[in-house]
Amino acid sequence: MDGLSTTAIDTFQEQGYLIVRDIYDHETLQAVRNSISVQLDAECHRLIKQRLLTDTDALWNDPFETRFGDIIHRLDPMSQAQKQLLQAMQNLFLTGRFDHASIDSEKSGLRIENTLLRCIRYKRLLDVVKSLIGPDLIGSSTFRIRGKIPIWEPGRELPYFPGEVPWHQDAGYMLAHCDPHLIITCWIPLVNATINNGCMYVLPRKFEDGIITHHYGRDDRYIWINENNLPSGDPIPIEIEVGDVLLLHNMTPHASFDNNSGVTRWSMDLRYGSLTMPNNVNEDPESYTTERPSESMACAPTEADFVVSDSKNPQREIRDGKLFADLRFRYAKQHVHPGRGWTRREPESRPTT
Ligand SMILES: O=C(O)CCC(=O)C(=O)O
Repeated sequence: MDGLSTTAIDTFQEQGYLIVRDIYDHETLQAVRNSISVQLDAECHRLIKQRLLTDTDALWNDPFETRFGDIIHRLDPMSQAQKQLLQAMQNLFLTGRFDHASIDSEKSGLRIENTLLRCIRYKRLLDVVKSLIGPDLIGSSTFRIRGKIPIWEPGRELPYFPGEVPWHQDAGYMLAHCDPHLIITCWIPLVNATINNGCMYVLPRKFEDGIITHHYGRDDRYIWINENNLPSGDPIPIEIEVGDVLLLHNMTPHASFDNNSGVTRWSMDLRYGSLTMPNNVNEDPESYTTERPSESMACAPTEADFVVSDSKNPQREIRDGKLFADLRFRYAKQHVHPGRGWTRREPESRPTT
């Protein structure tokens, strides 16, 4: 496969989303799963040393699919141990804002920056993305690794808690001057995604209408679109398997709901735009001040963008995991994000499908 067929490109442009099957080989994604497990081991060792977790509750030999959620459920809801472990594992996207437990040096190849960068630079994925955006790509700063916990009830008081993600357009998180730019989210399951375990839902064909009003005010910091403002039509559940990828336009409304299974729904969402989109490559994070005009800023200014593909200057491409992590960590203290003026509201109710 060298990119998308014309029919697939047309489908993406009409529907605002596209499922591409069998992009990744098993090994590339298994390496990320191993990185997650190695980090989980390190976090458990630290909690055991702090006497916040017992050796039995670390479930060392349990399968990747169930282990994290089961450990979380063995801990008291919202206890220090539960919060610490959730924050550690929801913060695997290299912001430098969480002090992760160190992993053994002999496992350094499995550090998340190495295995994740391999996924971000995976040729078959880049061929697909290039057929929509063009040959030169920025890796957008906001990529995430998410573990959606089974039957999550403790509440929404943690930032980016591991349950439902309300209806939104990704553009809603980016600055308004970026709306005309195509930024593609590649949503990549690390376990098979099903309705039962909280797969993604999309509302297709609505992205041409541009940005919809969002609100903020949830403790988990997710923004949302009120149900009465959502475009009409039936949401489509995206049940896809490990190896498949869901592509989303930055204007396509999407959401994901509760995980009612026994499996933690691990996934990654990576984002790409053209080299010409507003970005912070080579920008000093200290140049982000509250006085700076927002139109001069990167689309998501609090995390570092990076060059994925530059056909004229390939030496600018970030290919080394350590370099990748260092570049991201430079932005650890950059918190200036002027937002786009969404109104603060109490959530009306839990979103439904
Ligand atoms: O993974 C999820 O459940 C939600 C992801 C999402 O909303 C996104 O990637 O924009």
